[in-house]
Amino acid sequence: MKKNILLYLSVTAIITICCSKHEVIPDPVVVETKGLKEVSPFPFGASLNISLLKSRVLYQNVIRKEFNSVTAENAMKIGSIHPSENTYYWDDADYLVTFAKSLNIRVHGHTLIWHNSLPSWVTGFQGDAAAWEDLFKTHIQTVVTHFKGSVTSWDVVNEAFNDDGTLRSTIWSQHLGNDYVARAFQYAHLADPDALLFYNEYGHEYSSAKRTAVNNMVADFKARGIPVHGLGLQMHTNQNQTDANLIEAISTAAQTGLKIHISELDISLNQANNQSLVLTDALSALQAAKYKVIVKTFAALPAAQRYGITTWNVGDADSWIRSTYNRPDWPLPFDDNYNRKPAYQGILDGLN
Ligand code: 9MR
Repeated sequence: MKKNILLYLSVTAIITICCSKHEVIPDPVVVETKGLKEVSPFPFGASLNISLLKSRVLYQNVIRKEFNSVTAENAMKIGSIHPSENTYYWDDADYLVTFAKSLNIRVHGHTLIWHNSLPSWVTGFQGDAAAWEDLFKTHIQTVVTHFKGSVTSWDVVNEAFNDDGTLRSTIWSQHLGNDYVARAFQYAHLADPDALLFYNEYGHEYSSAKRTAVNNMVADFKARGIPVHGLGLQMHTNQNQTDANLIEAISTAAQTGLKIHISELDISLNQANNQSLVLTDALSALQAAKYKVIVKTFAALPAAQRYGITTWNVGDADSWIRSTYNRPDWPLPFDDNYNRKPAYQGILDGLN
């Protein structure tokens, strides 16, 4: 509030100095546009990188202005938060929680169980079935308990299915059996009965087999009384994905009646890995159109099912896509300097 007043006063001062009394003085209010959190009827968020959050004022400012939900991009993964069997490293995740609390915004937890980002103490763990079960349960319950009351919701299990709809063979399925996904939800629920529990997955927009597998799992969980409250659709997609597929992904997930979280949204423009690609207006327009379709489809869901939309980090330079694929790409709604891109306008158009 104080900041707005200061901004208003300084803009007014500049206008007063610059404009003669015969000129029309523009309304200074237009200088301060709203953030996504103010124009969206559901929470709008981003995943955050903790070192950027600690060090970059521009990054902090855009988060403060735009978002009312945050996810740790990496800081709550087992490899980060549970680096050795008897050591938990809370500092980075706690930093995020404290930051979110200072803004009174939501924290979504990502992710309790995944086959990726595992520390070597887990990949090399020697133990019988009971010891594995204990490792699994202890990890889930220690992390959920630590953040009880601060983290509203969890991606309990991430990416348990293959694209063909079969259960992925992972260190977890191998040592715990195929029903480990259900037990992860039960353990998390026991640790924090108030937390909303999500199953998070990618590929709903290109694999009908995966969509079906996820919905079948939800039906099975409901029949057995396994606590599950939401589905996360990562939506790491690209400008060539068809609107029909994007719409199908969201509407099929919504048929479960669960809360839907577009949990890791980004729209790559360079799936071909073209090292000399440059960002053109035409590409930006295609991207904006895809952001619009996704947001518009999501916005049309029943309010109770709209858990929110989270982009996977904030500005193009922060995206995992550049570092992972080592290629030029511009997947996010903000550019390298946190200016709003046409993609941002696509989001606004989808909300209207
Ligand atoms: O963006 C994340 C990147 O920084 C990490 O190196 C990587 C491995 O932990 O995970 C990335 O995030 C992934 C997310 O946790 C799950 N869905 C796919 C995301 C992109 O790979």
